[in-house]
Amino acid sequence: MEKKNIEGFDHIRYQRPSVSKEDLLVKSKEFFEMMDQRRTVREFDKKEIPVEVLENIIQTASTAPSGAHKQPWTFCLISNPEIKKKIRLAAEEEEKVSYGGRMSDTWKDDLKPLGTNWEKPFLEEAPYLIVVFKQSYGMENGKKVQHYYVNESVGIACGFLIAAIHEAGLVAVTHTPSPMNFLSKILDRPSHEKPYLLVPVGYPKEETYVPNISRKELSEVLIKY
Ligand code: IYR
Repeated sequence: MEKKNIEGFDHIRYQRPSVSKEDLLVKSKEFFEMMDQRRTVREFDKKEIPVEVLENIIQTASTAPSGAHKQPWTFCLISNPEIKKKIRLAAEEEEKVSYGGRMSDTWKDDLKPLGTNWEKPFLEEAPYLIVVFKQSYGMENGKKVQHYYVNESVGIACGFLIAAIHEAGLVAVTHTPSPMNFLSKILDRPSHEKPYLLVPVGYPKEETYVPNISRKELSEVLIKY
């Protein structure tokens, strides 16, 4: 292995296969077209999925870049029906309050095209729930470890997670019941970990419908200088 020493620390040579201009165009277009097929799905088939698939997906998420490479995240993977039921009941309690008045009328109007409401059957129907926790600091051998850019790092890891779920052929919904402290209790997580995102994962139900909405054009999101 080719190495370099920089201020007392080993650096190893990193190489990627060189890609021609033509292949750059083909590969980037193909990846976009694959990702553009992703849709948020709230209706799951109960079909079983080997746990190794979820392990691979979570390992992919954990390859995300993070502040000072601290990887300030914990992924809880839930398939136990009793825990899923507890999560559903607690989430629905919060959502009832949210839809019942905590959310503004504008917010509720904005959600109308998505057809969401306080009921969250997918929290029991999806074969797996992934609950992502952000770690405000780490704990190693009883000692606090400082973490940096925690929100950014965990957000990027969630992006990788969602892409990995889609690439594997599964679907998910990024669910953020609010507040979601109940997840710390049910999953018995320590106080330096805060729930960040709840992601039910599975196969889509055989006949699934999603909102007829489209994405912004490139010209609406890109400014070239
Ligand atoms: N958390 C609620 C409401 C909700 C909010 C947004 I912003 C969405 O994009 C979708 C839903 C729920 O899950 O129903």
